[in-house]
Amino acid sequence: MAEESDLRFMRMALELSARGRAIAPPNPSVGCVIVKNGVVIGRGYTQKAGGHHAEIEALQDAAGRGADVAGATVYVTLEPCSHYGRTPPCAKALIDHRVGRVVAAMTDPNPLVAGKGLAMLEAAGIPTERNVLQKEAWESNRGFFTRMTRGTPWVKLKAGVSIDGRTALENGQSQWITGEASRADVQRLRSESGAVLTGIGTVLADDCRLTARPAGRDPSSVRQPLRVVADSQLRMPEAARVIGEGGCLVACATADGIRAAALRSRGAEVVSLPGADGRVNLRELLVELGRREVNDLLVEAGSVLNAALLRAGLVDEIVLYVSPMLIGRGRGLWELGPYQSLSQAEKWSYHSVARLGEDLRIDLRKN
Ligand code: AOF
Ligand code: ZN
Repeated sequence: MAEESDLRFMRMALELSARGRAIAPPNPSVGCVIVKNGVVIGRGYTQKAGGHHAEIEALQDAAGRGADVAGATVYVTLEPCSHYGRTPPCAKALIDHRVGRVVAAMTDPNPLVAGKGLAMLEAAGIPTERNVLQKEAWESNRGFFTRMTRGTPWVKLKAGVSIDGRTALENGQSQWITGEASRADVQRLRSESGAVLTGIGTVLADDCRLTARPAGRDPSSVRQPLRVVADSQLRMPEAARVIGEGGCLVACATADGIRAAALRSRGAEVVSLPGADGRVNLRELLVELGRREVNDLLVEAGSVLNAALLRAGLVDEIVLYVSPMLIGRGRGLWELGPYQSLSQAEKWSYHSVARLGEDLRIDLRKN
């Protein structure tokens, strides 16, 4: 059992890690706190890929304050890296600075690291501890960890619904069911996701951009998610607004070279991933996104694509923004069933429930 003070400083490091969430991908967003004689002397979190890791930021923060890190305890939400990647190994930097002890919330499942960072520290005579707030640390970078262990991104299906479970009126009107706070939260989710997936139906109906426009951030500093459109027959218009900054990947199930060339000429990428049913092979699409280092995939789609993903068991998390509005007959979240018995129903559990302005945000996980 970890000491109370270890837990306290690790919580601080976890809070810091949240700040890197929109900039760090495809890297995990890590937080680091350096403590000497019970006082925090350095803090840091992962910068954008190719920039400093959390430990280096924290070491520099301490140096900037004129603090000596020799003998200090380093709290880090992920094992310090041991490899030369886009940046040199953090374990080596910590050894060079002669820190006294390293506490890691969890080991790094990246096969390039996988325990070697902590082993390097131990070999240099620096005591280490691991698995302090491990569960929380796993949550904080679940996308990166699933990509490392499963090869595919963490899939989060998001929808805004009325309390009667509708996403739009029968005539398609859906602006706006949820309130401003919910919509702002969706912008945050997009900015933290490596990619956003939708279906061609949604693109044709809404001509959506699916870009991240988080409040209070300079738009030029926002890393745009890759927009992914499942479009079996390549019905996507060349002028679709979803083609744009951040890139657009159109996944189809046809070999129509003319349509593909037209979309490519507008800057979209087109890949053909035909499945047995003549539609896009969604499992293969996730593998393709994993290859492109997408940690977190946000699904913002209509009932057809939502159902296809759910039926294939490809959804890890459902985020519902529920508005206290009764809109009567309208469009549903997904077309599932009809089941003959409730025993066939999919069982999910509430992971968290929060009030967001007028709405509820319900986060569900697969049982
Ligand atoms: C750390 N601290 O803050 C993060 C780590 O290509 P690089 O050099 O940026 O290395 C990326 C890998 O380093 C990434 O895949 C993950 O295993 C680890 N991330 N490690 O020591 C950090 N973000
Ligand atoms: Zn590192």
